[in-house]
Amino acid sequence: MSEKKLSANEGIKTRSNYLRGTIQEGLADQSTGSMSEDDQQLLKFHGTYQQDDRDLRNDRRKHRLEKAYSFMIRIRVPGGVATPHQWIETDRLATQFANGTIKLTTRQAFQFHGIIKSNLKRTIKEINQTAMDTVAACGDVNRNVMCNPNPHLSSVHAEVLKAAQDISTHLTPATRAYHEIWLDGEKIETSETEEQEPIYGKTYLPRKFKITIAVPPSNDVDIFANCLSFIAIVENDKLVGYNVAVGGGMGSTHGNEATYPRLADVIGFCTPEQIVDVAEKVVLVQRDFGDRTDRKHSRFKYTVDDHGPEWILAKLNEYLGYELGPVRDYKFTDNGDRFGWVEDEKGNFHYTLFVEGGRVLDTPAFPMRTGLLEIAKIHDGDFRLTANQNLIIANISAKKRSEVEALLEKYGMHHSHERSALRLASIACVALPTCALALAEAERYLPEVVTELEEELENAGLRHDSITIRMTGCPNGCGRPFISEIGFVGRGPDRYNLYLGGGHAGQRLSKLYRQDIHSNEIRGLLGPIFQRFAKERNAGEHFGDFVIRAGIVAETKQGSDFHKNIKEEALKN
Ligand code: SRM
Ligand code: SF4
Repeated sequence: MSEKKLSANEGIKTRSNYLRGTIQEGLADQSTGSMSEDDQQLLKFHGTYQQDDRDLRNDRRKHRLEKAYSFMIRIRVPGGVATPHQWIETDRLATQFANGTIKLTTRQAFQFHGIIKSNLKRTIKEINQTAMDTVAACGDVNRNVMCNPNPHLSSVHAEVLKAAQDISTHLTPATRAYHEIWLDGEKIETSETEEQEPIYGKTYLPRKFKITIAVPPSNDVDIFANCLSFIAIVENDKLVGYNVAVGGGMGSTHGNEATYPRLADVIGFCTPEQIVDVAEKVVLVQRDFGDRTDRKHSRFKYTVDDHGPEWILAKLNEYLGYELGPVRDYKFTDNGDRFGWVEDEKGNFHYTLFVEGGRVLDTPAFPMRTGLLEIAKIHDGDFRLTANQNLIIANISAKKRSEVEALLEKYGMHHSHERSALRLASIACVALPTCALALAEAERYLPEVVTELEEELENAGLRHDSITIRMTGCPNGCGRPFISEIGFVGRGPDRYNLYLGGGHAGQRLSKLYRQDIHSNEIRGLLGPIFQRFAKERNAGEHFGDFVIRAGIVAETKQGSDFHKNIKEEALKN
């Protein structure tokens, strides 16, 4: 595609013998808690990242000690569905090998933090014994495939969950390296011709790739932030197919205008039978045309922008050997979760629990982790992880409901859905102390900010208004802050960019309102805007729409206009 030099990671992948590298040798080396630079890149494909505890860095430097290295492990949970047994085992592993907490991520996955190198293999092996895995949870491949976590609502949701799982299976790397390294699988001597990755090839994708499926009117998986999305089209209670959306993504870098968040373009329609094929062919287009020279420009959103969505559609049709149909109408109303109890038509019950920052842990005042473990022990349904970092205790039979309810009460979780609408609509990425890229706090700090803003909202009489609020420790955007109505993006210790005006259904990017503010300015900046919102809003108007209409932030052009009208129309009632 270009004569520019390939990025270093391309060489690492090429030399890795299908993701083996020297990981086994590195794990055996007890002289250090870390792995070699190249193997750190390869480990991502196996679902784990080397990190160090940033809270301890200075102290350890002073004492001339190696950094406090440990590993984060990400467990894939396609569609976010886990059994009670898997929950119990996840809880056990969190205590035995990790830091005693479970992180529910913004992509419906579990994460452990704080696993030391000597426990890494055993932890991954035991995760696999629970019929979950970590392969391709990270790395330049397709990641955990998301879908709305409410399959109980109709049979359509069940079909969609199955489609998400089928795509996930189909796009899982074929290399035996994972089995050899972590599961003591038989070692296969490979050459390029002996072991093939039929979809990815030996250099995999130029960069990570993300897929999701949504069933309107809920956009709780934020389809416009994904590389590839499918929007279920339901007619007369039957799933007739999916609109196909390409080229969404959030990541950017402060001061680098060539990087930016981008909303996906809706380019066509496919039938339910075609969905796996379409997913594969979009991945192939990115494999063949994505930029492998500059990792800051290698996400699929840039491939879509560089060539244009029309070109992507034409290339996709060529790869498919048939044409996608015309885009069908759809409408999203919001991208949040529905909290509390709900009963479905079969008489089963579901409770959506608010998990602040997605962190399941015990505190003396609030032993949530123990409570959920006790529930898992008697639960006869399943657990659903949401893309908003919350948890649905799902498919509780009528005979178990009172037992679950009693446990929710015993462990102080029964009021979780009565928190303020602002808190319930909050997301915070991990950030400090584990994330190597964090410039500022997020998960540990957003709860405090929300408490302050709750007071301002209370003063304005807006306690019950759902306003999406998201904070990330850097502009990589792991909490999708660029599509929330209020977004904080870390710049440095205690400093953030403040974004306003994202769409309440995640259908519009937010705009930069104030750059590089100190955290102690947040309340003073937002309080007066809440007051104006309370007084000047139109009936039913969302905060994000209001700040644009009121001229508080300008509506600026971002991303492509292709099918922009459809995105805007999607919200109109
Ligand atoms: Fe993310 C990198 C955490 C969802 C965009 N992300 C990271 C790393 C692995 C840091 C690193 O590379 O060293 C973070 C690990 C922190 C830690 O200590 O655990 C991290 N990302 C997360 C999670 C755990 C945030 C959370 O609190 O829930 C989410 C895990 C999702 C999962 O289960 O797979 C998470 N990351 C996202 C999302 C949201 C989404 O996918 O819907 C995004 C924005 C969407 C997108 O991809 O554009 C996102 N993460 C990034 C990026 C920016 C990529 C880019 O295009 O430039 C990075 C940095 C990178 O890849 O170089 C990153
Ligand atoms: Fe880390 Fe930045 Fe992602 Fe937050 S947004 S988890 S700080 S990479």
